[in-house]
Amino acid sequence: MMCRKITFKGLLMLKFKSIFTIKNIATQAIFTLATATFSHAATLSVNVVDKDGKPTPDAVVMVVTSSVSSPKTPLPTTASASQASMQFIPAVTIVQPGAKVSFVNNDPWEHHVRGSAAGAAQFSSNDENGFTFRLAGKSAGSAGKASVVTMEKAGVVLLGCHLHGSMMGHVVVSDTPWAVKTDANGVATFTDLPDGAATVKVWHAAQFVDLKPMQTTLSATPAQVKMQLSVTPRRRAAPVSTSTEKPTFY
Ligand SMILES: [Cu+2]
Repeated sequence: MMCRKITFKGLLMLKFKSIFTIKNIATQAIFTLATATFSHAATLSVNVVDKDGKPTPDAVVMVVTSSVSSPKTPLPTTASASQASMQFIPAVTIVQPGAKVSFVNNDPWEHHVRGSAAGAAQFSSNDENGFTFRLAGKSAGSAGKASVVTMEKAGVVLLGCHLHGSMMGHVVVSDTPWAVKTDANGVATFTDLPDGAATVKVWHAAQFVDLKPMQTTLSATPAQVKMQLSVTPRRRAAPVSTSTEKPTFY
């Protein structure tokens, strides 16, 4: 009888102990989460300007950290680089490696899209990222013809069209999860970078010679840095009208 009682008590103790342990683990987890959030809250704002000091949109700012953490909003695994009014829209698309990019022809005429490694690599004959396909023009009332390309490797892919030499676009397949395109004011903002040492890199289509990366140390205090291109990019022309008439100047 006695023995049973002790066992029952023992069981109760055990139960109490395990509840306590679970509570403890939960408290620890919350604490770890809070710590992680705290050390993951650095804000960095990067102003990209051109050679003349003017704000530069469509530059890609990439931050490399030694932390294994990743942003709350990961880079997209799917994206669209459509063709409309003789342009790739958007001009610059950022994705993560392995992403599927859909090319949709919304123009009423044919495009012969090509993709190749951008920068010096585009002159190499061993272009592993290369692709090319024709997309028939969109007929009224139906969806535009589309083709999907998987961007396997990190790097910058130059987009062009065999039929229209003026068409140019880029897909930046970023090997760091921290990559943001500059807005109309030339600003790229990161809100949840990990604290500690970081390397800031800037890419721009017109910047053929890589800019020297900037080393910085991120902390809870918001930081603002300026990075200047050594070139003045040509501004992208406003899209031509969406009339079904093909513009004559191309
Ligand atoms: Cu075209």
